[in-house]
Amino acid sequence: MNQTSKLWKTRKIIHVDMDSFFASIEIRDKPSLQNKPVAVAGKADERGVLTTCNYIARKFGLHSAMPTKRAVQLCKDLVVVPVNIEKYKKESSEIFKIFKCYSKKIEPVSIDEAYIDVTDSDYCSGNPEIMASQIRSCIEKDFGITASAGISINKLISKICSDWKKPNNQFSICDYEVSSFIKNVNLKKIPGIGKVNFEKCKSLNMKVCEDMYRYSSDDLSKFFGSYGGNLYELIRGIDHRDIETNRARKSISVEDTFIKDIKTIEECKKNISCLYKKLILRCQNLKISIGLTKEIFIKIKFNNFETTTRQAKCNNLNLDQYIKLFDSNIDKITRPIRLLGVGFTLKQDNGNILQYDIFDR
Ligand code: TTP
Ligand code: MG
Repeated sequence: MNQTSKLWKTRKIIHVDMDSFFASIEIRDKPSLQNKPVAVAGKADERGVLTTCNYIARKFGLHSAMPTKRAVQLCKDLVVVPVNIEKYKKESSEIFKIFKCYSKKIEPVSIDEAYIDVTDSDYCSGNPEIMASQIRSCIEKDFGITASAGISINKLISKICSDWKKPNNQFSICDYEVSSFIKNVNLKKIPGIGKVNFEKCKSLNMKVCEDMYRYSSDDLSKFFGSYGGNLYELIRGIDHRDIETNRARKSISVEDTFIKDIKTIEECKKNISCLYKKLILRCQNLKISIGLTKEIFIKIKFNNFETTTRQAKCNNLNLDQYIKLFDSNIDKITRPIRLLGVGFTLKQDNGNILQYDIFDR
C-alpha cells in the first residue's frame, strides 16, 4: 500500500467486503480445497444455485446465482461444497467485532460487508488507509480469510473502491480525486442502475458516468422517473447518505425454488398457501407483527430466469389477500415457474422501527 498521506477534508468512510466469503470460510476449514475451483452451492440435481465461488472458479465464468448444473458444465473440476449458513453467520458476527475498535459508527450492510465511519477516529493518526489495512490484516490473521476495502468520502465511492482491486486489496479516493475518478466509472456500478436501466443508458449511448453529464436533472427524471434527480448527484460522486447504525427492516419474505417447475394455477395457489404458512412462522421467530404490513408482494421466477413481482396495499394480512393478488394479476401460466416467493413491506412511521438483523437470512 502507498502510505503517503492523502488530504482528507470532509468525511472518511471505509467499506469492508470479505472476498468470496462463504467459499473462503470453507476453504479455510478444508485446506485440501486450496488452489482448486470451489463453489458453495445447492446440489446440481436439485436445481441448486451457487451462493458464491472462489476466484479460481470465477475464471471459468462462474458467479453467484448461477445454477450448479451450469457451473459444473463450465468447470469440470469444480468442487461443490454445501451451504452452512449458521457457520457463516457466526464468523461474520465475530469479524464485525474488529470494526468496533475503530469507530462506533458502523453500518452492517450484509453478512460480509459494512461501512465504518472513521471521520472522528484518532487511531493511526487519523489515517483511514492505515486503519483499513490494519482491519484487513486482523481479519486475515484471526479468521484466515481475506477482505478488500474501499476508503473514500462517502458510501457510494467507498463501495465502488472496495470492489476496484478485489480480491485482498484496498483502494482509496480522497476529496480532490472524486470528480475525476467517478467520470470513468461504469454506470453499472451506480446503485439503482440495474439491468433495465443500464439497457436504457446504452440505448442513449451512455456507458460511463461522464456520458450522462450532458443531461440536466430534469432530463434524467424524464428518462428514469423520480430516481433521476438522485442519479444526477450520484454520477458526480455526490452522496450525502449518513452511516445508518440502526437500520430498520423494510420487508420480510420467504421463497421456494422447486425441484420440478410448476405449470398450473392450482399448483401455484397450493404453493402460495405453503409459503404463507412459512412466512407467518418466520414473522413469529423474528417477533415481527403482521399488523405492521404496508404492502404484500408475490415474486415469480420463470424457467428462463425472468422474474416478476406483483404487489398490493394491504391492511389485514391473510392468505386470501395473496390469492387475490395472484388472481388479479395472473390468469394463465405462460411459462413454467421455477420459484415462488411471498412477503410484505413494513410500515416505518409509527415508532415501530425494527432492528434489522443482517445475520437473519
Ligand atoms: P458478496 O460479497 O456479493 O460476494 P462474495 O463475498 O462471495 O465475493 P466478493 O469477493 O465478490 O465480495 O456476497 C457475500 C456472500 O453472500 C457470498 O459469499 C455468498 C452470499 N450470497 C448469496 O448467498 N447469494 C448471492 O446471490 C450473492 C451475491 C451472495
Ligand atoms: Mg464479499
